[in-house]
This record gives sequence, C-alpha cells and structure tokens, in this order.
Amino acid sequence: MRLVVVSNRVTIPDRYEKATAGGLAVALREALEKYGGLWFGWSGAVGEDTRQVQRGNVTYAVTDLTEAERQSYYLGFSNRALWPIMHYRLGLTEFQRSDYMGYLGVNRRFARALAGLIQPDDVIWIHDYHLIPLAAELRRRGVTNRIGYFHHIPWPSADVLGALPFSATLVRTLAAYDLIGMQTELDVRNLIGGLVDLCGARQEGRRVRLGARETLMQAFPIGIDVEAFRRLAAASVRRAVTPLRATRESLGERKLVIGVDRLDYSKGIVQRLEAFGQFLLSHPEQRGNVSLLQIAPPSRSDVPEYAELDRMSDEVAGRLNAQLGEFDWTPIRVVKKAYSRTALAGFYRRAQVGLVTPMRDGMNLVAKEYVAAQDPADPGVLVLSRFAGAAQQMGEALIVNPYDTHEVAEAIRTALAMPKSERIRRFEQLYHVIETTDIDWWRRRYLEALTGVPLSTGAVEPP
Ligand code: ADQ
Repeated sequence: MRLVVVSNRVTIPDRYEKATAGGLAVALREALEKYGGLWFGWSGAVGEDTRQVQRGNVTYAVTDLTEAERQSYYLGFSNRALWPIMHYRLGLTEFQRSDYMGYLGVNRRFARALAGLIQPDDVIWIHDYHLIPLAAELRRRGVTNRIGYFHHIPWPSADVLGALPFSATLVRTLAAYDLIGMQTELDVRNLIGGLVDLCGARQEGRRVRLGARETLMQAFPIGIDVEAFRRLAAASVRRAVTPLRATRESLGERKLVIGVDRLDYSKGIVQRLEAFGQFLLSHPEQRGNVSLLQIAPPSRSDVPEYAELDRMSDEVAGRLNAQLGEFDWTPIRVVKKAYSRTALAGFYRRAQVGLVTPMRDGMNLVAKEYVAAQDPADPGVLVLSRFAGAAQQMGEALIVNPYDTHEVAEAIRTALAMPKSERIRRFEQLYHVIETTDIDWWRRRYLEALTGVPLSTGAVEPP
C-alpha cells in the first residue's frame, strides 16, 4: 500500500534536514517514509505554480493559491467561518457566500489535481477542516480508494453548527469518507448527532449510513513524541540554551508560570492574563515571588479578530503590570515570537506551573509537551481547561473552567503550594497517559482502522 496524505499546508523538508523537530508534520512524514507515498496540499505561497519534489520515497506535490483563493478559501471560509463555529464561537462566525464558493472551488481544484496522481492501491488520509468536501469531490471523479479524514479541532453540536449557512450540505459530504477520526468521544457524538439531525443519516453504533454509503466514526486522541521531547528538555538544562540562561538571570529564584499558544482567541490568553492578575490581587503575599511568561507567536494576522486579540493581550498585560508590578519585578511577560523546540522544552521544565486554559481546543499538544518536559524528581503542575480535548485523558492535572477567573486564580495558588509528593504522583500518572498514547500510537491506530474498515461503494451527492 502507498499512503497519500493531504493537508492544507505542506512544507517540503530541506534536503539535509534531520527529522528531529517533533510534532505532527514529522509524524506524518515518518508515516509517509515508512509506506512510501505522496503528500499533497498548498505550498503556502500565492501564485500560479504547481510542483513536485521527491525526497527519498516521498513525493511532495504542492500547489500555490491565487490571492482570491487565499482570501475566500483560507482566510474567509476556513478561518472566519469554520474555525470559530467549530470552537463554539457563533458570535465570531463571519459567513460570506463568496467565501464558501471559494472554499468549494479550491477543494474541487485540489481533487482534480490529486485524482491524476492516485494509484489503485493508495490509501488516502485527509486532514482538517479546510478539506471537508475533498473526498466527495474525489469520489465524483471516480476515485474508489479508501479515504479517511481526521478532524484536528472540536466538532460542536448540531444546533451550533446548524447556524452556519449550508452546514447540512457541507456535513453531508462527509459520507464520502470510509473513516472519520475525531479527537474525543464528545466530538464523535456531536458529529453523529449532526449527521442524524442535519442530514437525516441513520446511526448504527459507530457507523453512520447516509444514502448509499456507510462511514465509521471514531475518536483518536492525538499525541506527541514524548520520548524525544523529554530528551530535549533534559538536554536544554545541561546545555543552558541562551533564552533559558537569560531567564535564569532575570528570574533568579522566582517561580515561573508558563503559557505557550499561537495567538488565537480559542486559547483563552486574555482570560488567562486576567486570572493571573486575580491570583496576585487575592494573594498579595505572592507578589514579587512569581512571574507569568506567556509565549504567543502571532498567527492569522490578516484576520481582523486576531489583530484585535493582539491588541487586547498587550493592553491587559500592560494594565496588570502597571497596576501590580514593582521596579524590580514584572508580573507578566508576553513574548510574541516562536522558539526552537529545545528552547521551548527548557522553558517548560523551568516553569513550576503550566497554564493551559483554552476556551475550547481539539486536543492541545502544549499540555502534553509541558508534562513530557518535567523533571521526574521535582515536576511542575499542569493547570488544564476542561474544554481542551486533552482534559479527557489528563484528569490528574488541576482541571479548571477557563471562564471562571477566580477558579483559575485559585488553581494557580494550589499548584504553587502543592507538596512534592503530590506533584510526583500526579506527574507519574500524566506521564504514563501521554507515553502510552503518543504520536506513534495515534498514527498506527488510525491507519489500522482505515485499512481495516469495510469499503462502501455507494455514490456520493456533490456538495
Ligand atoms: P494548534 O491550535 O496549533 O493545533 P496545539 O495543539 O497546542 O494547537 O499545538 C501547537 C503547537 O505549536 C505545539 O506543538 C507548540 O509547542 C507549538 N508552539 C506554540 N507556540 C510556540 C512558540 N512560541 N514557539 C514554538 N512552538 C510553539 C491544532 C488544534 C489542537 C490540536 C492540534 C493537533 O487546534 O487542538 O491539538 O491541532 O491535532
């Protein structure tokens, strides 16, 4: 069997790059290298170029988007309509018919290009919300191979998703897949409910029948490369990576609370800053003893809601620092840039508390990275939002409601005061969970399910 992976963005690896970076891109690349295969998607550039690059037994086939496609398919429908509604944020959902048409257009164009590259025994694995109708478009072009979909972000209930115009038509296209993977059981239940309520599908356990086709739905919680991350964190301490050395000098003996997220409203960054401020207001004796480091590289800056979040996070951090800081102590530091994996691992290990408090998140890999990076002899404490998919697996974290500022503030206090024996007990259980459900486990389980699922041969209605 040959594996074909399709994702919105494809980064062609450097010829000499070693696959040590970790993360999803590497996990997929390894799967491709194992089976031999093809990775198809957007080059990330605006233009009219389409090209194929061979690296070992993997072919990277990328295509540019036109500026109009980037606006409608990527910034418009994917990031201003699907992203907010999938994260339960109806108030932020901006629907434009022209964006939806652009979204369908790019999926159609991708299907046209991809159909010409598919071989009879290929297994096709499509990733994420940008590409929901891609399988339906491939089926229309006569592709009968196994096609699986993995949804990296949450899937809301039918009454939330139903507010999106054309949602029933879009959801119906999912029937073209043989297997649909979600992050959690809740997402699976919501998805099946949506297919039943919005499209009139029939449910038989985990299988859903729509028209002439049957699709299997299952949860596959994604993981990280735990062992690689643990080694990085241990090495970063020995090698005293530059930003860490600077942190040591500027923090001294002070405790560190850390947040690491793309600058995205789903991550609850502003609410987290407010909660840290509340913690310092409620516990004045802690002032001067602890700082919050929030690392938040900007993303999707062309989308107005993200520009607004950028402004708000500066404003809230500035206000709290002015209100609570001292000339020799800054309570909150917001750093808006990306760090190397090694530096990041070192920051996690230095921090006594990992604050992972998204308002809604498919999984959240930062929660798993924070645990993987801890010193087993003196580990930090993870404070985790109950609305992150990771909370379904990581019950030994301090689980909080990110909408409740006081609850998060108290969890920070509890974490900082937690006795070492309890920290070690919680850490060991959390580490066991992430180690036994790591990125390899995820990839293997998904591909086993996809290759084992009975094929459905019925026709699919076009979107
Ligand atoms: P994301 O929304 O991007 O992923 P997340 O799962 O937390 O969220 O992954 C972010 C990744 O970026 C982590 O590996 C993190 O280390 C890295 N990162 C963040 N800030 C960084 C910085 N400043 N420097 C370097 N690296 C940084 C989507 C979904 C999630 C789901 C994943 C995988 O929204 O819910 O867990 O896909 O399925």
